[in-house]
Amino acid sequence: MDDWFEPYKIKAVEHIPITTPEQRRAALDEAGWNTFLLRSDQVTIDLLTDSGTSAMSDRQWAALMIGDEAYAGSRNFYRFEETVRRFYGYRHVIPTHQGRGAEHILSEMLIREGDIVPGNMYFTTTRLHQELAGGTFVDVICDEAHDPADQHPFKGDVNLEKLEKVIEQADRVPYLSVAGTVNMAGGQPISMANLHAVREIAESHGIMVILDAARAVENAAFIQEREQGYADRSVAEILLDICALTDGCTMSAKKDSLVNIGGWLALNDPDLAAEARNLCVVYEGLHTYGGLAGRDLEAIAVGIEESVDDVHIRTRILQVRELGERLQAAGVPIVEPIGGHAVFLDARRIYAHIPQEAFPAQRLAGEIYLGSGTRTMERGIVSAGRDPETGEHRRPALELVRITVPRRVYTSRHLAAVARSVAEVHERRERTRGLEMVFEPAYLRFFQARFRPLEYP
Ligand code: P70
Repeated sequence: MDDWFEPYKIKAVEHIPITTPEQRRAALDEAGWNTFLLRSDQVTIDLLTDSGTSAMSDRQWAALMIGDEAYAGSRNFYRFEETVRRFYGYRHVIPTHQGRGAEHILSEMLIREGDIVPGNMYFTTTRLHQELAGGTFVDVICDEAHDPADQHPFKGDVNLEKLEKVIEQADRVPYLSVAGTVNMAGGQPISMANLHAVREIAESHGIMVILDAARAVENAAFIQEREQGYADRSVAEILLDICALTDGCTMSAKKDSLVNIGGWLALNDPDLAAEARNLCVVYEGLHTYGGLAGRDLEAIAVGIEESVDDVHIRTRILQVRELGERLQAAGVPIVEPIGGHAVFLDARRIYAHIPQEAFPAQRLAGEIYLGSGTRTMERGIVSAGRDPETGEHRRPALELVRITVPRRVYTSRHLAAVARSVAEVHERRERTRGLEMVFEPAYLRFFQARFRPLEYP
């Protein structure tokens, strides 16, 4: 495992800013201790997200030049549609500007007031669209997923008894919401065996299964690595098997598909697809562009082909793992096993003295920025938001900071520097206090909330 190397060479480079501790302190105060509110010019190594931040290949850049910007029926749409069908296997494909565009259309079509949508852990935008459509998300992920130290190889698995129970107790379940690698659990995969079982339960109740495919290629790579019987199958074959167990997917192409913008909604049912195309016109744009330029659709098509290459996806996962192992070697508590797109720091253990209402993970993300100009993201109580019924904070078991690795962007030396600086933040953990929230927006508060450190007036 130590002898891997990046399967590409660098053709264009981008300058990264180097800042002083004083500049970072001023920038963070100005940003209300929210890393989403920093300017990228104030960030040295940007590990906020792997979403839309990956490097396109020379083939993708070349693809932009054959963009056909016809309003309707662009040639690039047909290439995109054919590629999604070939690699994901669904019959109908509706482009959207990004993943949440697909989630919006899907939720509006399928969910009615009072519906229950079970899934393997919530994702922020996905759950919000389910709620806005009148539904309630119910978490049916396995218990191991809530324990950062549990070594279960497939912590994205659904707890089948829980699922059965939720279905039996619900008035109506429009679909099961299954994610391939579960972001909020730490980038943890679901096994093929579990997905088969979920499919069987769904079929026995006549319920559809919808895949969140944002990082399904990474999930396929974990199945190849860990699940019996898959070592000799290609990631592309495994991806098709995953999708074949589901009735459609929402997709943020900004992740696996190696582009800066784009997504799609895929469905096998022709009537639903027709309705989705119609809603696409309302919210996204004509059903042959879905809020994207023709050139974007072409870049997605090339990106999909590159994304399922076994060497590409293997080395991507190994680069993330190497970062995690460096942190483990320095004694920093992280979510195990190390996930596909990110290393998640266990802020609950690092700042055991800071209560969850004082936002330990938000504080940790701030401290990491102060230390080295590295930008990361809170994934804890701030991200979880408030219960729409009670108005109380939701208190997730996982209080994490995500160090997310964009694809093909940073070298392992960059990541080694990040590991060293995070280890330093960890060293001085006892002298750190929490934060208070001074501004809270109504929706997806983590994006725009503002905080003040507790030790300052
Ligand atoms: C991230 C991004 C996006 C995402 C996802 C999964 C599993 C759907 C989407 C939506 C961006 C993000 C979004 C909300 C909070 C923080 C960050 N995840 N499903 O960084 O896709 O962004 O294209 O609308 O991870 O993880 P899109």
